[in-house]
Amino acid sequence: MNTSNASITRQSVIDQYLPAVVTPQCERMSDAVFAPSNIALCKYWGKRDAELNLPINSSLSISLAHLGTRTSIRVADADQVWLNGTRLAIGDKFARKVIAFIDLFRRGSDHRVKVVTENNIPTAAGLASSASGFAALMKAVDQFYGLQLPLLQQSAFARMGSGSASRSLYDGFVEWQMGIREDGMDSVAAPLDCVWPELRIGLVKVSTGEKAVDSRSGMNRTVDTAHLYQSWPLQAAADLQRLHNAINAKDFTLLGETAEQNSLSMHATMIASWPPLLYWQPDSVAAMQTIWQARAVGTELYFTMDAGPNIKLLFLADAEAQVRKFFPDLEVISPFA
Ligand code: 2P0
Repeated sequence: MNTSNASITRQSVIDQYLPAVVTPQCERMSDAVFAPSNIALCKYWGKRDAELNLPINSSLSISLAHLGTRTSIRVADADQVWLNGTRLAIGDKFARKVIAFIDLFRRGSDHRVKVVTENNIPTAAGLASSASGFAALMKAVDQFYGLQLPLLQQSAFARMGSGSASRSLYDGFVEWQMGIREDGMDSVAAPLDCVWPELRIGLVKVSTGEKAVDSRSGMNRTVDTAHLYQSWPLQAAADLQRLHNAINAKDFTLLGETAEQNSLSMHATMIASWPPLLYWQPDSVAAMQTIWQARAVGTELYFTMDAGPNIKLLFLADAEAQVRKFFPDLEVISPFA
């Protein structure tokens, strides 16, 4: 399914939009910029181009307000990446990805950088820290080099760092259009014009440990080995339309049902891969059963899951007390607060 055009690289795309030489704008540390994490209600699962992170389907997410990543960049004697107060080793996978991303923008200018990044969400626990991480890095790069790129271009470039980062440039509901261009410059995210103050997201933390198979490997394995994956683009397209209808009508039942079915459909394609890919742990399944029991006794409560064992609850403000009876330790986020 990967139809990559090998001649188009991330660098060749970015080169079209930047001056030949860029210069750091400030010797002192730039202001730290923030990008929120996001949770997809219609998931991004499968790439048509692995170099550019071009997706097989469009997706729709909700940003997590104050939960996300804060990043700053300054000139330094040697390239270095600091994550949550610790300087990462040169060979660290995350540090290499960050420096590779900076390299896309600094060609022609001989300087080293210190990147300082802080997550207030558990790293690599299925709470999409790479999304806010690369969105914040893109914003910091834009500020550090004084690029003043339009947000849609920043979304396209952040996507090259991590697909879901395209959606983390914005608050609220965000749609990432898959696009059709080979260079991906129409594969960008934009916010939806809708505010839903009563919407709540609950984080049920099953595990905050590093996961065995990262999303990138997981989606490639699914696309390459699961026959069931063929039905995924149809499911995603239908769900995207249903989510638009739900958001426009503020129909929470339709929103919750669609998000839950979309997530379970994505996981079905993973389970049908070879070797099988099952991110669920026993506590994940126990939480699902609690949610279904809550619904059976009249609590409007739905869930979504990403490439990890954690459960994200969807409910409205007036159900919060009821939901807390089932999940007493819940962390609740108000995306529109
Ligand atoms: C999503 N996920 O839409 C889906 C649902 C995980 C499951 O976007 O390879 O870290 O860097 O483009 O963005 C996580 O995938 O993957 C993700 P890459 P990314 O939120």
